[in-house]
Amino acid sequence: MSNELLRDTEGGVARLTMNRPEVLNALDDALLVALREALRQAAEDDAVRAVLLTGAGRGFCAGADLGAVDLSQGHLEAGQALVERYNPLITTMREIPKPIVAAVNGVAAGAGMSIALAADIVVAARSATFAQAFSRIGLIPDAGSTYFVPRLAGEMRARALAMLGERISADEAYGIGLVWQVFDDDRFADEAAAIAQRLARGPTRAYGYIKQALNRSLERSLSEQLDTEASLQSEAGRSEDAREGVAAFLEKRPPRFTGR
Ligand code: LHQ
Repeated sequence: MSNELLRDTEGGVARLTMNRPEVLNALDDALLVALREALRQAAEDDAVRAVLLTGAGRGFCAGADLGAVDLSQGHLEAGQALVERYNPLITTMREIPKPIVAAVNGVAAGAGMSIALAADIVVAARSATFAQAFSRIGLIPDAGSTYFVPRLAGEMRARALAMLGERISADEAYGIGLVWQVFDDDRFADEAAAIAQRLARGPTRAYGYIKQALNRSLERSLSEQLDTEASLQSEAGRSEDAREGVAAFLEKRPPRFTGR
């Protein structure tokens, strides 16, 4: 297993820690492959009910490892890397039926910001920063950023962030809807873990259906979305957790969800 990605599972949470701190966890092939593989395994493993994605050291992820890009042909072959590595990772993050919390501990730049935004819930340490750094090196936002940023923050902010490439603080990211919550640095790790642990004790199948319902909701009409909800709710209603949730409500006690 690659040392570039640290993995441990505890209490139903698979914690994935990008571990190239000397380059702020910039992404090389090995790390991209390990990330996708770990997510697939998390999806398969019944003991895993939530994923917590974070970075070692002072960065979350500085995007593509610029030290590893191949310029020998006289140009940057970025499209191929996207098709082969980045896009499948982003798709996997969206499609695995388990919730992913991105715990943005430090800078999230370029494709590192895209990866954070592909998570279901993004939380950040107060000292973390975000940058659509791409245009600073003559590229365009990729790995989903042109999809996620306008949807989360709005069109004008997406254009300005993409073109100016400025670094914004965690509080600014929170203010424009890119982040769910910001925690003071000394509490951040515990608070992020607590959110993941709470999700790991939740109705896992419902979370998977929530992902499906929301992944494409902004592209669908109301009537299509109503149909989607009816069909997914019908599945959710058949889960053991829905039976338990309703029974617990009626019995005035906390539910004991098992993820089934
Ligand atoms: C890095 C990186 C990095 C290597 C910091 N690579 N070493 C592109 C191409 C191909 C295929 C697909 O997709 C893409 C998409 C992309 O992601 S393009 C965007 C790539 N990322 C960037 O352009 C960000 C580059 N990094 C920065 O602008 C700064 O490092 C940030 C703003 C992230 C952090 O700044 P500082 O906090 O001042 O840290 P630093 O710059 O001193 O970095 C610390 C070390 O990490 C440093 O190494 P050194 O040996 O000098 O200590 C950097 O060279 C290294 N590093 N990012 N992406």
